Amino acid sequence: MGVAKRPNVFGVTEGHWASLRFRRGSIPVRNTTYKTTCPYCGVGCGVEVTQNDDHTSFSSVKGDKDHPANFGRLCVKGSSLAATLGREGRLLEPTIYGAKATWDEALTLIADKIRTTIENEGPGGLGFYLSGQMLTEDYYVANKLAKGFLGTANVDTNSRLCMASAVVAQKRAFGSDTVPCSYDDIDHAECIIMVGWNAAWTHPIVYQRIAAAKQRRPELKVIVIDPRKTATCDLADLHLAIKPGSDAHVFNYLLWQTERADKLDRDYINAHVNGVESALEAARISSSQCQTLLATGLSQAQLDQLVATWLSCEKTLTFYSQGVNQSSSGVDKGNAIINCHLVTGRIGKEGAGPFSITGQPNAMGGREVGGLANQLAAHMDFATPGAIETVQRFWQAPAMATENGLKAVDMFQAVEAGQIKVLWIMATNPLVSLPDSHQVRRALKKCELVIVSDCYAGTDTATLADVLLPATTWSEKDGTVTNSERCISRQRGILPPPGEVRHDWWAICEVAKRLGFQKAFSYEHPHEIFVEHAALSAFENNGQRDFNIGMMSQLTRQEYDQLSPIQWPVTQDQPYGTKRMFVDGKFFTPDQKARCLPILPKIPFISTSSDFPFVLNTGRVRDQWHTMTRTGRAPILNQHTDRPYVAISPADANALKIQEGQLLRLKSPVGQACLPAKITADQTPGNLFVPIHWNDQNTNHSVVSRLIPQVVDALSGQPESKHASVAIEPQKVAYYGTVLSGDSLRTDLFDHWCRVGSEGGERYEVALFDTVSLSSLCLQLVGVNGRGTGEWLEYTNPINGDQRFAYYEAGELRLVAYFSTTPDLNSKNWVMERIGQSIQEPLARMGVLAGSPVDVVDKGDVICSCFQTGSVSIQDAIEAGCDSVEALGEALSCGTNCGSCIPELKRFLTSVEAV
Ligand SMILES: Nc1nc2c(c(=O)[nH]1)N[C@H]1C(S)=C(S)[C@@H](COP(=O)(O)OP(=O)(O)OC[C@H]3O[C@@H](n4cnc5c(=O)[nH]c(N)nc54)[C@H](O)[C@@H]3O)O[C@H]1N2
Ligand SMILES: Nc1nc2c(c(=O)[nH]1)N[C@H]1C(S)=C(S)[C@@H](COP(=O)(O)OP(=O)(O)OC[C@H]3O[C@@H](n4cnc5c(=O)[nH]c(N)nc54)[C@H](O)[C@@H]3O)O[C@H]1N2
Ligand code: SF4
Ligand SMILES: [Mo]
Repeated sequence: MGVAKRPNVFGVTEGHWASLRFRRGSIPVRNTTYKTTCPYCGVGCGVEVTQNDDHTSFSSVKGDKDHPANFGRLCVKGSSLAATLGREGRLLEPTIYGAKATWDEALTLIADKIRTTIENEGPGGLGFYLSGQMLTEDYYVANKLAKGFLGTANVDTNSRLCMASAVVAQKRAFGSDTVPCSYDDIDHAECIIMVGWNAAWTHPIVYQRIAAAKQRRPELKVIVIDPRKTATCDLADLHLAIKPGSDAHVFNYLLWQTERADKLDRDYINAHVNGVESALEAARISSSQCQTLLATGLSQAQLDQLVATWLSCEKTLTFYSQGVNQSSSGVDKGNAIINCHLVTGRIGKEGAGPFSITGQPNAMGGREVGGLANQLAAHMDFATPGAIETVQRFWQAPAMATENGLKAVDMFQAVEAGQIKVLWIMATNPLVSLPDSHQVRRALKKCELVIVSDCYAGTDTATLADVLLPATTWSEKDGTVTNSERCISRQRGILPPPGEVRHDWWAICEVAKRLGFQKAFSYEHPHEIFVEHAALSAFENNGQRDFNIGMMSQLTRQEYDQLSPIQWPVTQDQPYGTKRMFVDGKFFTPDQKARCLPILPKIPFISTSSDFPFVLNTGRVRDQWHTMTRTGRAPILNQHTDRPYVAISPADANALKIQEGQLLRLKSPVGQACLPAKITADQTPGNLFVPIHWNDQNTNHSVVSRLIPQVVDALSGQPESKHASVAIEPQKVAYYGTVLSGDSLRTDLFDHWCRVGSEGGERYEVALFDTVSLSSLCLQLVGVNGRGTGEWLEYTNPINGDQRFAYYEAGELRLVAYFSTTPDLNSKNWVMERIGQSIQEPLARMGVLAGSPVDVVDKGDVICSCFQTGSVSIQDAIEAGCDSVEALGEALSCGTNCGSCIPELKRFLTSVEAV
């Protein structure tokens, strides 16, 4: 493939050079600054880190002002990255059946088992379960090994739980998995619709860009479609709290009304879109006779406002995320949204388009290499005529897979059925994140060889691994990621990997070599993998495939190391990358026309019933990332939401006589969980919400996936994680307790517990279901740490029976326990800060037992993580006259750094006003 010498596209900065010098081992650079990319969400923010003199840690982590995704801003997760990098809990060496092993032993065992499985069962006996948190280079070699050299397409990924429906919707409409838009469109849009997307918490930097646009241009209309009132609604001119699962009704109605108002763009349709008539017909059928009102629960006035805004704003950008994708009809919902944009020609134009926002930092990169079971490679499918041969020729592959493999849920069912004997899980924690965790557990127990590659030891999934492989993590890994707007950025390997930790791509290639594929897997640096991947994207492409970064196949190692962010495609015609797709109205279908799809809205697969009367919705909180293996380590990130909960409407709480903080038992047809109630008017009656993050390592009975059945979209295989049906029962509790300790405590003494990592120790929120002697329980708690010879102070409230215990050793406070028959909602921050301190004064010791100081005011729950501003301080400031976010920022600094807490500050302002 000939590629002309290109202009100087890939800019060089100081930081990039420094990183190069360090890695080549020449003059060590002191306190050097490097540019890299945040490893969390699909916003893909550029990060600038400064190394400490010892080269093993960072002295600062800041936003990269030059990165087009964030222009220097970071949310609190990004700015707290340094706090997650400690060695504690890292997986530092391979293990086989729990015993330390060398890499050679582990890799040889894996290769031998793969070989014998292929001999005995065929390649279908193998499964790879990968992740949108792997780098493109890791993903590429895993996909190449499985699909080209082992002969199986049983390669799936956690992106199946995340983006699979959006992928299929885009492919059906555009003939390719293409996100047409850029973040830049936000600055040009007249209307922004956010569907099933809690951007304020999940993509904070994009949200802040929208907020800034709205502040600059208050006429910008913002519409949020979400059954819950989320922090994102803070910006909304219109919040449509639809009935769960009814999005396709909303967009079909919009389509129908667009036709009725004679606002279809006939010229665009004639030139560029097929299938419009049948889509309109389906929309008419599903929208007539008040069906939309009934199905969505919206009022006519709300629908009228939506339609009027849509019709008056040519430049409308519709973001959609998991509220759309995680559904048994998620693909149809995606197409219902895309239909509206196609018939109005609102795509491929500045400020307009359907924008499927990506969740993980490299879900897009995974799709680019073809890392899903129903993809082949480089945006080619098994069904694409000639594609298998093209890829075979390029890879010189001896054993091409020829048909789709098993998608995530099917793959785990095949493992349980004994069909898959070897399962390699990399960079994902399926025991927490896949639906029906009991099934996942059964599958992993049944599997002959479970290999888990992770950066951390002791994750839920790792507890069931036969072979554990220690992987590099952010700051050590080296390669590329692609964000939501198709922007490829470098994650740079800056810190040296500790112990026996190795890159994921290296482990895969070593197994490949042991299977005899030395030549095809003899890479020495991710650069070699990347340029091969880039070359494949252009190989026999002839303009038929959207994903083409052929120009980048000529990058030298130095240019790769210095790579600045660039949006694909990167071709001879677009050497500087491509901001917007479909500008010419040409799509990747055989006749180059886009397709409208006839959508007949479906209700969620499982309806509520008298046995399971509540709809269970699940999702994210602001400061935690997925299963908390990384964010759970940073005390600062444990403050905003310190434990799992079930959010319930005041009406339902009243009807069931539920109090705030009371433990509730949730039962679904597949499992149970036990969670404290959070009563909030953000929930509509009949609907519950539980966060996804907590796992068996930091709490018990709280993994929400245990309640979700394995219901998937038939087209995409994506689970319906946003809609299960459950029953609620109050849990009988004898004592609720909070235990603060300098040491880790045994948790088996509690019926219910949640550990909250804090600065200076750990806090346990616990419950005992039956009456026990609390003083002997406390003795057991300290006894286990080899202590117990110190001094106990005890207090029992004669009126309500509350019992409190404080334990001192040589005058130093080691443990405090508060027990009560009802949930105690008071903040214990003040006492937590005193753990480990010497406290002698009787008054101060009384304060400890009281849970609050005698002479100082507790600042309350932390709302602004960056400046540690508490709820009490915020309330006081408002009462003292601060009447805006800006005034609060001036008085307390809160909200002035990453801005993630601004929606909550606004809520404080309105709630205090209302009082
Ligand atoms: N803080 C944080 N940020 C993250 C992540 C994280 O773990 N933590 N994870 C990242 C990843 S991988 C992903 S995929 C993204 C996900 O980003 P989001 O999609 O924003 O996250 P969720 O909270 O899962 O779900 C979004 C919303 O869908 C709503 N919803 C539920 N049912 C329906 C429905 O029927 N219709 C509509 N319209 N809405 C509905 C929920 O109430 C919820 O508010 O976040 C990314 N960013
Ligand atoms: N009920 C419900 N379930 C859901 C969702 C929901 O909204 N509701 N959301 C779904 C979605 S969108 C997603 S994306 C998934 C996320 O679910 P998971 O992918 O299971 O969540 P993570 O905690 O991100 O798991 C990543 C694991 O990889 C490790 N890791 C991190 N970086 C690396 C690396 O470079 N190499 C290796 N080898 N390991 C690494 C981490 O320590 C961690 O153990 O959850 C899904 N499950
Ligand atoms: S928005 Fe936050 S989590 Fe997402 S990439 Fe940017 S800094 Fe990282
Ligand atoms: Mo995701």
